[in-house]
Formats: sequence, structure tokens, C-alpha cells
Amino acid sequence: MNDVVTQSAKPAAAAGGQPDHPAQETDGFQLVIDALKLNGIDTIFGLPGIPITDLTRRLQANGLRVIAFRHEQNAGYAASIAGFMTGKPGICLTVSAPGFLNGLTALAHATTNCFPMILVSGSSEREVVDLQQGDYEEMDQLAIARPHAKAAFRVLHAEDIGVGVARAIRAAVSGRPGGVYLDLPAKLFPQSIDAEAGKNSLIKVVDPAPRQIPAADAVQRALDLVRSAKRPLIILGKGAAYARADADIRALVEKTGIPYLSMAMAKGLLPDTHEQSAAAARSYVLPEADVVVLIGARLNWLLSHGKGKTWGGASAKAWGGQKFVQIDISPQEADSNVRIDAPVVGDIGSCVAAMLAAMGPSWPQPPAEWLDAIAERRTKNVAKMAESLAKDPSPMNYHSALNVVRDIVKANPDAFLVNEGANALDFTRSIVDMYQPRKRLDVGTWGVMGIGMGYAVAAAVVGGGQVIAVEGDSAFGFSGMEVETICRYNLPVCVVILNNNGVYRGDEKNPTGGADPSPLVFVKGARYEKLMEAFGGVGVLAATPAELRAAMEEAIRSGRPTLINAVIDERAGTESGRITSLNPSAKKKA
Ligand code: FYN
Ligand code: ADP
Repeated sequence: MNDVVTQSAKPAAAAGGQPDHPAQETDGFQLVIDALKLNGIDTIFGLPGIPITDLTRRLQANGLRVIAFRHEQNAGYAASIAGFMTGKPGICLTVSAPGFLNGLTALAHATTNCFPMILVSGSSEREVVDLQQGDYEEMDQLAIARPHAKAAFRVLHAEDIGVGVARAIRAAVSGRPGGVYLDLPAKLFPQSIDAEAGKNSLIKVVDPAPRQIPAADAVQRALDLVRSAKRPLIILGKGAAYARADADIRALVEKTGIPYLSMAMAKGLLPDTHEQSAAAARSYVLPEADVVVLIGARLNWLLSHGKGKTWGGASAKAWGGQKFVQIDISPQEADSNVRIDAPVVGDIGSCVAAMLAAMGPSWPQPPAEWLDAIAERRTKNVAKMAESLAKDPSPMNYHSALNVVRDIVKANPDAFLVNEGANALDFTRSIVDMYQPRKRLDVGTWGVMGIGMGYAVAAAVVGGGQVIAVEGDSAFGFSGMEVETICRYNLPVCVVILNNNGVYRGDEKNPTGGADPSPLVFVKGARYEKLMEAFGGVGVLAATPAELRAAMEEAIRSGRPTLINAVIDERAGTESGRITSLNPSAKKKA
């Protein structure tokens, strides 16, 4: 790109009087860096290239951590989960056009999951793009980003960088968090302006995510409905985890004595072993509850849209006749699927605090009949699970392998657990208990395959702790090259691949008998652990629970990048795990 200083960007002094001294100048590169630092951004996830290579160098030279990936999608996933973990927008920096598009999936993922993230991409010049004159990597990125972002901005002049960054930060974290796109054309970076003017153009965002206080009458309406319930249920969603109101949420659950379900990324807000957890009675409590309190959870597909059949299979009853309380920062979320009888609009921290204050010193506990019925089903399911976990088949199956992971996570509750796959996801969710909030980082609302290694890097870099990434062998394939990134930064990541030789299973055959394998299988006995060894990490092939346990314990002791290839029976697993019913063929049979 040519370094052209546009008229409007000339130093202010040069436009009028003679400067008393040669005007100190700054440029677009430096203003982007200063604007990010001024707002507490200290880590960038990205991948260098035209026109942002020099920006990556200068970001690092200015003291920011620049975590360079092998594919922008993984950098974007890292930025998205960094936003969820910290409440500050995760920053993903990409080159133009293809790099931008690679990051766009992650931006859409962030928006869908309400994670605060900013995708910053270099771009081609407006005048060339708008005339479609065929620039290098020409693309109207802003237009393409808009439908997938909570907000999208472009900055053309250096003196506007401060506003652009401030608007992107506020848009990402205020209200319902989400993904924001910030478009920085190549010509912006070399623009120079008077340093003092540049400094004065920067904005330190004040109160970027202001509290949103619920109306007192809305709080009272909700409490009246809960008090009237004979079979109340609380559902905690990832919004409740994101809100960082952990003590008050636990106090609300324990003060009311109401059984609760944690959605996947809300696990650990209260320990999964908590006596009020109804996780092991999920298909019973959902249709049987008469009042359901949603806290940072949407009645989307994961909750059967609050109506019809739940996920417990043919025997499960359908939702019907429940009344709903919904605590959410988004007023439009109410009634999205079914009527919400008592919406409480505000940030969860303020809403829960207001409810606790309005409840007074004591609160009537749910009827024993309800609690006993849940306990009965919980006991039955726990016993059924225990029976499966106690078996020690060879080769291992999901239960015998995850029984080890369950123990390791219990012994290391501070560790982050990244999880993706189909069977690898669903079995890990129900077998591996979580004990602390914001430690389980998984596929989220969209069920995205490919979040694994990006999440693992972010959890290690931003969370600053041990990471255990439990991966399906198919899921790992989407981001596996980032094993090199994990080694390059020497991150304490222990990847456990549950390897059953296929997308869902490894025993599917090509029905024609032809030479091509089934599209659903992989190389049998693939040695994924060699990939980690290739970059200096530790690779282990684990064929038994004892070998898996030893390898995981050593990985955590050493803190070294480790990949454990856990050999799972290729006949284990079902198509799409617990959501096999979403497959059209399954629907046809049903
Ligand atoms: C749960 N369960 C347990 C326990 N925890 N039994 C014993 N002990 C424990 N600790 C029981 C629970 O009561 C259910 O049995 C069953 O295990 C499953 O519970 P789970 O996993 O909590 O919930 P369920 O029914 O699967 O929830 C539906 C769902 C979930 C859609 C929310 O499947 C989900 O989040 N899926 C994500 C799928 C996805 O995104 N995949 C990625 C792409 S897939 P019953 O109560 O008897 O039913 C690529 O192909
Ligand atoms: P889950 O998949 O765990 O059920 P969802 O992503 O479906 O969670 O829902 C999260 C909900 O939480 C969204 O509706 C979002 O508006 C809401 N939310 C996110 N952060 C906050 C917050 N700080 N306060 C209140 N609601 C929030």
C-alpha cells in the first residue's frame, strides 16, 4: 500500500501558524495502539500479514501481548472466549479479505453467544472497493460483517481512531455483549497527525458496561410468581456465569431452596455436586416444573424452545403449561419462544441483588414432594451412570476414559476445561463435574466444532492457569495445527483426544464396497500425539485408563504442552451424540 498522508491529517500547526518547534507527530499505527492500551487492552489474538504486519510488531514493541495463530478463525475463537472470561472485549486482528472472512465465523460465534469481542481487520481503500477496481484482497468487509456483528465501524482518518476504538469497546460490552467489527483501511495506518492532537483524540471509555437496574415492580412480580410455585426450577445460563455475580446467584439459589439446572457453560456457578442440582434429573424437572426461573439463559433449541419434547428421548414428557420468570439484560429476549410471565430486565448482578433484598430474611422452601421426586430420579440416574463408569472395557469407551478426566478435574478445580465434539462433548458434560464458574468453555449456543485450540490458548494466556482440552477426534481436526501455537508459547495445555477413529464412530463402511472409506471415518489408529511431539511438546498414546490418568497427572505436574491420544473403541458413540434427533433421517424414523 502507498503511504499517503491525506490533507485532513496534516499536523494542525502546519495548516495555520508556524509551529514554535517542529511538531511532534504520531501516526495511525500508534494511535490504534494507544487507544487500545488506554482502555486496558493488553492482549491481541491474530495473524500478521498485509496490511497489519507492522501493527503486530509495534503492538508487541509497545508492551501488548500479541498471540500469533496459524489460522484467523482460531485467533477469533480465542478472542471471543477471552471476552467471556474477562468481561473485556477480546481482540482479534486479521489481514484483509480472506483473513477477515476467516475471523468472521468467530465474530458471528461471539455475537450468537453474547461474548464481547472486537474483530479488527485491515482493509482495502474505500474509493477502490466502492468502484470495484480490483484491489489486492478487495472486499467490502464492513458490509459483509454487519449482519454477523452487534455493531460495525470503519475509521478513515487518524484523528477518528480514538472514537472508533471507544465505540467498538462500548458496543462489545454494554447491554447484551457481542461481537463488533472495526474496519481499518491500509491508508489509515501511515497517516500522521500532531502528537498532541492525537493524544487529545483518544477516549478512555467511562463505565463501558453500565449496570442496568431492574424495576422494583418487575422484581416483585417475579418473586410473587416464585412464591406461588409448587414445583419451581431455576435454570442458570452462560449469561449468569458471565455476569460475575457468583455469590449472589448462589445465595438466591440456596435461600429459595429451589432445584436448579446449569446450562453447559454455567456449570460450576454452583458446584455440580451441590445438593440442589437437578442435572441428573433433567428430563424430569423440565416438563414437571410449574414455574421456571431463567437466569441468563435463553429458551432456544438447547431448552427445546420452552415447549414440546425435551431431549430425554421418547419417554420424556413435553413441556407444557409452565410459567416463566426471565432475568435478562435484553428486554427483547422475553416472549422469544413462549410467553414470559415475569420478565426482569437488567444486568443479572443488579437483578439478583434486588431479588435478594426484596425477599426479606426468609423464604418458603419448595414442597418436600417436589424435592423428593427429583431426588428419586437423581438417585436412579446417578446409579445408572455409576454402573457405566465402573466398567473397564478394552478398548476404552467414553465412560471409562471420562471417569479419569472426572477425577483429574475434581483434583484440579482451578483448571479450565475446554470441550468440543459430539459424543466427546455430551458425555463430558454429564460425566465431568465442574466446581468453579467460567471454567467450562465449550461449543456454546451454536454447537460450533473448531473452538478447541483457540479456546485452549486463550484460557492459558488470559486465564493464566492449567487447561485441559477434551476433544473429539473430529473436532480436534478443525484447529489441530494450533498445537504449534501452544508449543511456541509453551502453554500449560493438556489436550485429550477421545479417538474413536471417526466423526461419530469409526466403524462405518462405504456401502458400495468401493475403495473410498466412509465419509464418516478417519485413518484408523491415527497417531495424533506425534503432532505435539513434532513441535517439542509431549505426546502420549493412552490405551488404558491407567495410562490416561498417568499422562494427565504428569501434564499437570509439568505444565508442559501435552497431547494425549486416548484410544476409544471405534464402535462407541452415536451419531451427533445426544442430539441425533436433529438429523433429518432420525426425524423421518421418529
Ligand atoms: C446429567 N445426567 C446425569 C448427570 N448429569 N446422570 C447422572 N449423573 C450426572 N451427573 C443425565 C441427565 O439427567 C440426562 O438424563 C442425561 O444425563 C443428559 O443430560 P445432559 O447432557 O445434561 O442434557 P441433555 O438432555 O443432553 O440436554 C440437551 C442439550 C444437550 C441439547 C441441552 O444435549 C446439549 O447441550 N447438547 C449440545 C450439542 C452440541 O452443541 N453438539 C455440538 C455439535 S454436534 P435424562 O434426565 O434421563 O434425560 C456435532 O455433531
Ligand atoms: P445458555 O446457552 O447458557 O442458556 P444463552 O447464551 O442462551 O445461555 O443466554 C445468555 C443470556 O444471558 C442472553 O439472553 C443474554 O442476553 C444474557 N446475558 C448475558 N450477559 C448478561 C448480564 N450481564 N446480565 C443479564 N443478562 C445477560
